[in-house]
Amino acid sequence: MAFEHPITIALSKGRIFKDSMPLLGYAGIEPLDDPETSRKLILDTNHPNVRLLIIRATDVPTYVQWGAADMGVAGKDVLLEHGGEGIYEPLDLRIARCRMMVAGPLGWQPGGGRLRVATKYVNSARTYYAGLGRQVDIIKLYGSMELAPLVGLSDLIVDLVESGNTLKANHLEPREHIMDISSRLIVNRAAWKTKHKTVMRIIEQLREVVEAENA
Ligand code: PRT
Ligand code: MG
Repeated sequence: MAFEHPITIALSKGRIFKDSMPLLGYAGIEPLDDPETSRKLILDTNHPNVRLLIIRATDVPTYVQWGAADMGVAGKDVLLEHGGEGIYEPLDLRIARCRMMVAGPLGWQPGGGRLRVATKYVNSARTYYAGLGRQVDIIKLYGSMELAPLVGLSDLIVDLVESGNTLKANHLEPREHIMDISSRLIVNRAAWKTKHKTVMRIIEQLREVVEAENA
């Protein structure tokens, strides 16, 4: 069945794309190219008026906020850093799941001074430590956090953990669980109104398949 309005959906390649495809497929949306092999940044789909934008995970909320994409799929970690301005978050897709954790060197014990915590997730880390009433210095990183405590840049890190293998390989251990993370469907606020019928149809189909898969 054709969609009433043209729809652009932003998502990142890798695990989010891989886990989103079966869900979008259930809603009748199938890309004509594979982003892992194609270099295209805009993928056409089996629907002439539905296209996919393939962008960096951290850029997805920005494209949706400004309406360059009507909808998107983004991790809760990324959404918390973005802040959520201009965006609705109607559905937890329950894909790309992991935990946000505090981790540190094996056997590390806090000393007297103020803790230094390296992370890409500055907002989440700040909120977490503020909630505990603990004063820490947060050091913003863009790349692998695991290195920071190994070379004395920080005492601890806040990072995402799935299997725990990355921590283990770097002689780190999880210490505190901050929150469970999964990817969310997000929708541009204007598109929510102007393309309501199509947006709701896609959301309802995704909700159906997410509920069936997690029953
Ligand atoms: O890589 P890039 O800079 O483009 O962006 P990104 O790393 O944010 O993208 P991507 O595709 O790696 O992750 C997209 C989303 O997947 C994230 O925003 C999370 O919501 C979710 N997700 C789920 C994860 C993980 N699991 C995960 N394990 N994102 C990252 N990791 C990393 C983690 O940071 C650590 O380096 O994997 C490593 C830990 O994995 P384990 O299995 O060794 O514990
Ligand atoms: Mg990555």
